[in-house]
Amino acid sequence: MEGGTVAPGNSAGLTTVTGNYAPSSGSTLEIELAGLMADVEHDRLLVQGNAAFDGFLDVLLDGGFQPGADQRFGIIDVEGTASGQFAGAPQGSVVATFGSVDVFIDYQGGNGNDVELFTIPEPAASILIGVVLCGLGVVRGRPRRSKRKIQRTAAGCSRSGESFP
Ligand SMILES: [Ca+2]
Repeated sequence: MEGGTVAPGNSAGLTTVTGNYAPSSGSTLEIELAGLMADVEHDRLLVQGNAAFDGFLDVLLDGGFQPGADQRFGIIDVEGTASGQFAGAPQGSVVATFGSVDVFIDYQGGNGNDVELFTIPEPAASILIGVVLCGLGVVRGRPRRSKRKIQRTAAGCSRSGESFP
């Protein structure tokens, strides 16, 4: 795959890759979320071979859907082996923020090598996790975060002694 955008389904749907899935570093995989039901309300990519993740993951909302707390979306099922990761999206990182809800990525979902998006259980836990991650030096300001989020993250980090410009 040489660049370009892969967008499973028209609005939301299932795309099956019969062989290996190895997107280039310049490509974008678009995943639309319009609800919790895979293939019907959100996109899913089924890779029947091996997956070597690269390029960008773009998570979009459709149909007025707003993710809530404690939700999971299985977006990529890998039947073979999985390796790599999307650009700027290491395990457990925030890949999108909708309103005040952060959407995280998990490459170890399903039977251990499937990709899931998830939101955390309670709004209060978001701040706690932010403080813990800041303490580990994991969280950094990202351009896609809202101003409010950056301020909250900065406040959390200042408590653990890390300064943000
Ligand atoms: Ca799997």
